[in-house]
Amino acid sequence: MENDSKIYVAGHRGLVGSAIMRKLESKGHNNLIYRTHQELDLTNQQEVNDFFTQEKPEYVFLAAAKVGGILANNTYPAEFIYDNLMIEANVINAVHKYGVKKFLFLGSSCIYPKYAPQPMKEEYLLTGELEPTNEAYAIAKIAGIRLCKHYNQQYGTNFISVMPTNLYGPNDNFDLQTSHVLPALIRKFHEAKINNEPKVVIWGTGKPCREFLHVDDMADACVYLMENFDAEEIGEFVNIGVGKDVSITELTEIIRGVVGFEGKIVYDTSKPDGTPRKLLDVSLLHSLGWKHRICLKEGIQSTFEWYRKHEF
Ligand code: GFB
Repeated sequence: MENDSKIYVAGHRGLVGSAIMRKLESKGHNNLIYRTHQELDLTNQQEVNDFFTQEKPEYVFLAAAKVGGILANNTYPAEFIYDNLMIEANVINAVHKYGVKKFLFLGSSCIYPKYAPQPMKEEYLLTGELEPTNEAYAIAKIAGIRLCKHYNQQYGTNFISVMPTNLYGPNDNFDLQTSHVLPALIRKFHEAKINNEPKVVIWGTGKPCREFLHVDDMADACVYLMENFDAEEIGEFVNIGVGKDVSITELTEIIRGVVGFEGKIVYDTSKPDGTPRKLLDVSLLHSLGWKHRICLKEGIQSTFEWYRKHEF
């Protein structure tokens, strides 16, 4: 990618898309294009085709998706499968049809079976049943991976797929009903502290384990892979993570410490735990020469500072 290459970042206002924009800008890319949801509905095939005809991007990052935490996934499975399938099918087909040089598709670690051996290697895809709370989202993301694979196979396109672990950082969603656990806990502890509340409620048992990657590391990995590798060198897709996980209880203690909340923690076991563990095997990623830099505590600290500045 040259500095003046035309690069389209789909989802530029979201957690991942905004981090990819920051990364590309910091590397001197000066021909970035983007559209808000109001300007371009990616679930509408005609609008997507018109956009590609008009703009003719050379490189595309697909970071636009319908996303959310365990409760949102479980409550709105129809939107999670429909919106994501439509976005992927429209964009991937347009990327091929309008001759984009290279394309990056973002999946998710929830594509793996609920009880996959840990850590999860890329080859475990489609070897068992999915976790029910996010099956709709996972099926859509698996379809995206296979769209890339089959377009590469049939048309010789250069579509790279990456599977990130749970991400967090600036521009995350802090809405308590729809967010992921890490931003939810930052908000819960902060609000409990400033309102002098005696307790904070954590969903589930606290026993599930999750791996967390700061979104600036994620963006760095995406740009690194786009700059240095073709799809055939990577294989069907590559996991992006840190190779280490923590239990929700351990995460709770880190966030409680960073925020400085001293009250009680209560577990609401009427809420689902989801997958017991989803730790990625990152040996392929490491063999490609990339490793994360931001440690969890440092990342939580900076995300908390960002949240306080942008408090909603
Ligand atoms: O981050 P999270 O919503 O999603 O939840 P998943 C992770 C764990 O944290 C679950 C617990 O065991 C939750 O029960 N948890 C505790 C909380 N307190 C809270 C809270 O206040 N809010 C939230 N949200 N969780 C998502 C998938 O799964 O992961 C998506 O639904 C996607 O499809 C994403 O793959 C990365 O890690 O369980």
